[in-house]
Amino acid sequence: MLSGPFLPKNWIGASEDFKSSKWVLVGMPYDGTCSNRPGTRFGPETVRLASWGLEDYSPLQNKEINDVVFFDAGELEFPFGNRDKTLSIIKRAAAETLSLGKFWFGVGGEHLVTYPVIEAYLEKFPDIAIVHFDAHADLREEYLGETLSHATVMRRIVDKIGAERIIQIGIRSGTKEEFQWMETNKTLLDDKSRIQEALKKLAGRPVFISVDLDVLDPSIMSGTGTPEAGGMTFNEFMSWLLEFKGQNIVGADVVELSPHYDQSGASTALAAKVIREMLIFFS
Ligand SMILES: [Mn+2]
Repeated sequence: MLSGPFLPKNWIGASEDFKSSKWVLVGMPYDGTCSNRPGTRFGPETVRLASWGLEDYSPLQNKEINDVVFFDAGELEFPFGNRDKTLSIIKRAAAETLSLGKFWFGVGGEHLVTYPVIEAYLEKFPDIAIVHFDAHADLREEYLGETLSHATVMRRIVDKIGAERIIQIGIRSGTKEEFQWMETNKTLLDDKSRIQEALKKLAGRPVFISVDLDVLDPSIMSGTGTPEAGGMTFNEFMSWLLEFKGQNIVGADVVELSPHYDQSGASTALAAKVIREMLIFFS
């Protein structure tokens, strides 16, 4: 068992047996650097509850969530207000998961939670590549004077892995500099016709898929901190995701669900479905 601390709750389809589970679902209810609208700390527990409104079966992939053996570890508990301690708790849990031969599936929380996870991955998978779904580039050098924030997370990751090991999909918001950087470094994949070229970047590398739910359009995903018009439908997202079939996917996360901004619960149900489809895809 991971040392936690965790609350005892379970996702639909989760295995009771940690030992035989390949994937470990870990909630990271942290929103300490959210610059716009906070609330992602409520994401993991809300989406778990919503998971019980889903079917086990994915018609799209013709598989059941029971086909993937995953363990729901619950949520990590954080000392709110202390960003650095929070990040170190996440890193330790991710490192522990990897040392036990498991793969990490994180549920945010804001996007900064991906950073300590990638730090842990780099120790086990030094050649890891990232596939980054997001409305926002997250490539700022600093934001509001902070170098570690949900607006800088991909820049900090790129500092460690280099621009040649990241593919960005769905980005439609950022500074002029961020867009110039993506253009220069060819990290933005905005056209399916270039998928083969992008897959060459992955070239047998272990792959981590990080999904900021605001990649989806605010008309279907209003429950997020920084909604950005012009996003994907669920089916568009899935068709992009399925392009990565056959890749060596060793980790993933789904972040930035802020459930209380969508009182209908539709955003949370959508987030649960995204997680279900990803877990099934990895099986
Ligand atoms: Mn975003």
